[in-house]
Amino acid sequence: MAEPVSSSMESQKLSSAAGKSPRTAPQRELDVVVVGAGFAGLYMLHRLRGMGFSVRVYELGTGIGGTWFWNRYPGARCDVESMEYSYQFSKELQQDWEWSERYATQPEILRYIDHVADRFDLRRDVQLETRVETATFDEATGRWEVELSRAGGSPERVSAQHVVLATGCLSVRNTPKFPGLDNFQGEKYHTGNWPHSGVDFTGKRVGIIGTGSSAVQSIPIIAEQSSHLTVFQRTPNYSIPARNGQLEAEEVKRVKADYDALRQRASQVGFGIDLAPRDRTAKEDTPEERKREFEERWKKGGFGFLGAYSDIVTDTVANEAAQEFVREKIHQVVKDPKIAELLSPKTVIGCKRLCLDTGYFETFNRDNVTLIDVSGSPIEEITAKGVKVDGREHELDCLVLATGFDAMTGSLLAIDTKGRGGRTLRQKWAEGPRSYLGIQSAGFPNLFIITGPQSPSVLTNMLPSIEQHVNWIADCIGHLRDHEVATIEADLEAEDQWVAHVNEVAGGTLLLTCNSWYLGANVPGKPRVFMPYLGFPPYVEKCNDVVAKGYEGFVLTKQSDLASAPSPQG
Ligand code: NA7
Repeated sequence: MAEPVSSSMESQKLSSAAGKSPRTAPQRELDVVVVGAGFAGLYMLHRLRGMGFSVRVYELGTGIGGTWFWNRYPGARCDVESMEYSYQFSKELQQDWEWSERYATQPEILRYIDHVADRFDLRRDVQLETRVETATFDEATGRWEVELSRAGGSPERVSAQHVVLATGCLSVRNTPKFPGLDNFQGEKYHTGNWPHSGVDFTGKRVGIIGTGSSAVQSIPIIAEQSSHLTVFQRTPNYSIPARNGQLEAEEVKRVKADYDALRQRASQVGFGIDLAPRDRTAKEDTPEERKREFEERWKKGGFGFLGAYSDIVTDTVANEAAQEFVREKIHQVVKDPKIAELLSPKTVIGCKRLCLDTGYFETFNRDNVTLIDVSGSPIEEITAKGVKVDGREHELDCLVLATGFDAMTGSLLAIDTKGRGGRTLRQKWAEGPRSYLGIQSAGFPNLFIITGPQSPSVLTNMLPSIEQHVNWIADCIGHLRDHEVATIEADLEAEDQWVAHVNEVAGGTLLLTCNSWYLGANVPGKPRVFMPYLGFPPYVEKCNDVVAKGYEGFVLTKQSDLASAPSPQG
């Protein structure tokens, strides 16, 4: 590990071998390579640089922001409230930044990220438009060799003691292989890669495939703009009114007067969001009392709906009561009973990520909106002129794919990562991801994942979970330096036990009953494994406990012992 220095740029020793064949020597030697410049990668850079490590962040996009850089579709906004979906590592930042709405829009979140990058002078260590192609662990040196490619530039090779994957849970787009997709002659967009210049649908016939969160947010806006909108729905989704609006100055003042109290409350509740959860099961209430409770939460809007009962995702009675309540609401809003029925989900509520909307169901009362059910009869073909279902061609000028992501593992496996013995992460995870705490995978020393599979990640407010992982990883890397440890690696047995525990917890819920992206079931051929860990907040205690017990479940190896160290893989 390089000596601590005041500036990471200074410490990025450009190797004397730079300019030679990239196969012979790395052009840059770093303490840490961070992959991805979203919320996770940027804070990781800030922490490690503050500790004196040489760090460089490699980012594929032409700008920073990760998820919030790519997802610019109409209506894109966060489903966690702004006052909570923000960093807490800097009290000054927390006090200074002014959110304008209850749920921040994508442009506002990106402005916030840009502000953070400038405020903490992060950009000088972020290299944009760079893809991390491969990462190969050298067992003799205990370092990673990382190959990079740049659009229009020559490949680059860097060496680092540690690699941190901050690649995001929803980064790799899922584009189903619809027959004829390339034949479409109109404009074609994916919500996860929206043009930066925006899209004007005025006077256009638009089709949208999908009814997940991205579609639920964009459909009301596209419907207003376009001459006609055709929605192709395979599975209806539960959605709760967001009740978005401007943040009241008084409310902001109240939160800022004691921000710590809000953060503290959120850190003690399931999902890490202050949902005003009740410690009460649905069976303790009569059907009328349940309805009243749901009604109150429906009026408030947001994910707080799920806080009505402690057993909503574990007990059928509780869940069915919530389902029924939402279905009734849909029938009250949507005038055509047949359309209302098609829009009414029959699955477990919360099984797929709950959507929050502004006027979603109301949109189906518009004359210029058509709902096409493709559940029984899948999309046959995309033709030059539109979308063919059940022998009928729906003519379109624009086609929007709101078909989601290869979630949680897609961006990790996009990199050709080779660990001990040349074994790749793709080979190891062929039957589904395996990690210890979602932070490391046995056989891949010094490779860290921020909010990886088998950590609470997407089942929590991502920002605090990102900060918790970044802090854990930064402290760990600092510990290794202070104790002259060359590598840290998850122990295979600890990993197996952790994976079994994650699966056991998920097995005790109703969340395995639908084809969600939590299970990888939205991507054909992907192993069906429940990926996030349903264990926040105890998870944080577990991570702290592991450290208190001297990195229990990890194998730490000194430089002098590297060659002779037995592999924790056995
Ligand atoms: P989601 O939630 O994965 O939604 C994708 C949608 O696309 C969903 O309705 C899918 O139907 C539909 N889809 C996917 N493939 C097909 C095919 N082949 N035919 C028809 N319809 C299809 O992605 P989002 O981008 O909306 O949201 C992702 C997350 O971002 C969200 O959960 C929030 O956390 C933010 P399906 O349900 O699979 O039948």
